[in-house]
Amino acid sequence: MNFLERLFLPPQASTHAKVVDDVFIFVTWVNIIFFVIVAAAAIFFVIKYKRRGPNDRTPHVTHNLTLELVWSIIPLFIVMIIFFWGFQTYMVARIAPNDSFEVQATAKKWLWAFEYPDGTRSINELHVPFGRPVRVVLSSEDVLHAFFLKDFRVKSDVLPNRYTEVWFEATKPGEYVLQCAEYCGKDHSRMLGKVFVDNKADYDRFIAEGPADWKTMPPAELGKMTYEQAGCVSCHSLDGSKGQGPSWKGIYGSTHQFVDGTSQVVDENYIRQSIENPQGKIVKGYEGIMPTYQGLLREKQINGVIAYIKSLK
Ligand code: HEC
Ligand SMILES: [Cu+2]
Repeated sequence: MNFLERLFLPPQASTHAKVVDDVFIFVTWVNIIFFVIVAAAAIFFVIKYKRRGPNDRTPHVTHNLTLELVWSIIPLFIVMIIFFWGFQTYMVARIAPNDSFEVQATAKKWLWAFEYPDGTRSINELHVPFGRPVRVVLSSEDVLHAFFLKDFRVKSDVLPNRYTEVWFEATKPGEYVLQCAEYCGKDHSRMLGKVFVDNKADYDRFIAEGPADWKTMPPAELGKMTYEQAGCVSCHSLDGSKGQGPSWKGIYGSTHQFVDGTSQVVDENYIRQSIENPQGKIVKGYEGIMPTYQGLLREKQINGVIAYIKSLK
């Protein structure tokens, strides 16, 4: 990076950051140079052609062909350079390579939710493997947001009911800031995320163990998050009302009857079995419509759900 870039631009952390900056710096220099030329000429002429007395008349000049050609053709060349160079750079920054690693990102007031190829999800924390181009498919659940990774020179509007996309390939592993760059209401300025460009081992660990904040989150809270994010909420109520599935209120420790006539006390093992093999024991009065979550929820999430159900007295 040269002086001007270091002064005004964030670090270049993606493969196309440099070409984007090059066009930007070129346009900036063109602006600076032309500002100086125009301002100097204006000052020079103001002084040179100041009216110095009642008989001081400027000569009658209609035009100057050479001058007019010069100040038309040179700028024409410059804007054509900017156009073609900018267009080429835009295409590079716009079109994701075919073999990209693909992540789905959903914006909502005021967080970023990510979904990975294997179904893993995370909130406000995007993990991508290092050494591969990454394509992020964006959509919004509510208002207009913008997905902005300054170090990668990546930015796109995020709209409800329409997909937009960005792509990048990081030049080194590390942690980068994700910002929402479109005013989207009260907590817009806190709609921050992190992008982790992981080495293979770190990425595999993330997929196996989940986002870092799970480690510090109390189990019941992780359970509540899972309840909301994994869709349990659409069939299980928390207030005792009957939905498509039984309410979770106060079930821990109570005895449940099943359609096959057997019964069992709701304990940790029963909850785990209900999640992994819902058709194994079907609660009386309900149909076996619950999908299995085997392999979809991680160990920590299942423990979290158990803790959460226990807390619902
Ligand atoms: C499509 C609706 C549906 C979804 C989604 C769903 N369940 Fe269920 N669930 C049911 C039904 C219906 C039953 C009762 C029949 C049975 O036991 O299979 C049930 C039973 C259970 C039970 C046993 C409850 C009891 O009172 O004995 C547990 C625990 C449970 N579900 C956990 C979960 C968890 C955790 C999730 C989310 C990860 C979830 N369910 C998502 C429909 C659903
Ligand atoms: Cu936003």
